[in-house]
Amino acid sequence: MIALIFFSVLLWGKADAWGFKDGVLHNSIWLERAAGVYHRESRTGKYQLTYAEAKAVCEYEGGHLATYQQLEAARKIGFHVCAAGWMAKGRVGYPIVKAGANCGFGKTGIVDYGIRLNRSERWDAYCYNPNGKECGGVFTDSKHVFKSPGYPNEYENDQICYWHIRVKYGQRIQLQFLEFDVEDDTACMADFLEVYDSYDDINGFVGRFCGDELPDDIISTGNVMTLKFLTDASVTAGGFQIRYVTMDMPSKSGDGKNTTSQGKTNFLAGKFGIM
Ligand SMILES: *[C@@H]1O[C@H](CO)[C@@H](O)[C@H](O)[C@H]1NC(C)=O
Ligand SMILES: *[C@@H]1O[C@H](CO)[C@@H](O)[C@H](O)[C@H]1NC(C)=O
Ligand SMILES: [Ca+2]
Repeated sequence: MIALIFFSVLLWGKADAWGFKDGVLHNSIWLERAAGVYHRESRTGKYQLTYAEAKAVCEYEGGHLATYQQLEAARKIGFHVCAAGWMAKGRVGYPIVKAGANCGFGKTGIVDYGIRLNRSERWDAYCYNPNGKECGGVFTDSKHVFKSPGYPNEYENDQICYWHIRVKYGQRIQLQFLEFDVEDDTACMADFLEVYDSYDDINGFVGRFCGDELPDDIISTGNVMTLKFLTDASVTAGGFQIRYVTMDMPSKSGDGKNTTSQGKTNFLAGKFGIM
């Protein structure tokens, strides 16, 4: 228990790998996928998932908990996260690429807490999703059009894609939906596109969209935005094309604080619980 507290304290002071580079905010440690592996926090924050919950989160997203070998393969191509998460078989650890004083005890490699006897401990999760690894992306251009995987063909089952948009500091992002056709379902539980006014898929939830009505434009409050597309195991549809353009922030005294969305149908204000 003392060891656990010790680890927790060390991890709590995790290196925020966030910063500005070339006028663009670089962060999003949990979105940088590598070799099909990604890091997942609970929606309620860091270190909140039991083993069973971590497993369910990955499975809900079409994958499963990553094995140690999969996490190591991802680490070898640059996957670095300073937060311990469940892996397959009840193992806990995290991948360190760059040695740092605040994270990983100054070492590189998988920081391995071993197989946990107590599966009720709460950590994050490392998921592996071989199906989703070809989709999504990180965009920093001032404008771009992106599409659901395979577009103009229908998207496939069991996909999870993240698009992360980071433009120059001081600019905002305007999303314009050009085409939109996602399996319709009353609460958009089957397939959906979620939009977040933030650098992750935890904060700044704007809306969850499905069906074939074009959502209205969405304007970010800051210079980052995240989109997440998730499809379940059956029924596909045409997919989508979305353009984003950048807008300069209104001058100081403007109303530049709120995300604008007039989404009517398919727009749900509030969070959905996937733990
Ligand atoms: C297992 O871990 C949980 C969460 O840390 C704790 O509440 C519980 O007492 C632990 N159980 C045992 C048997 O150590
Ligand atoms: C921002 O919010 C204020 C009040 O909260 C509102 O008057 C204003 O119209 C909103 N601006 C936009 C662009 O939605
Ligand atoms: Ca579906």
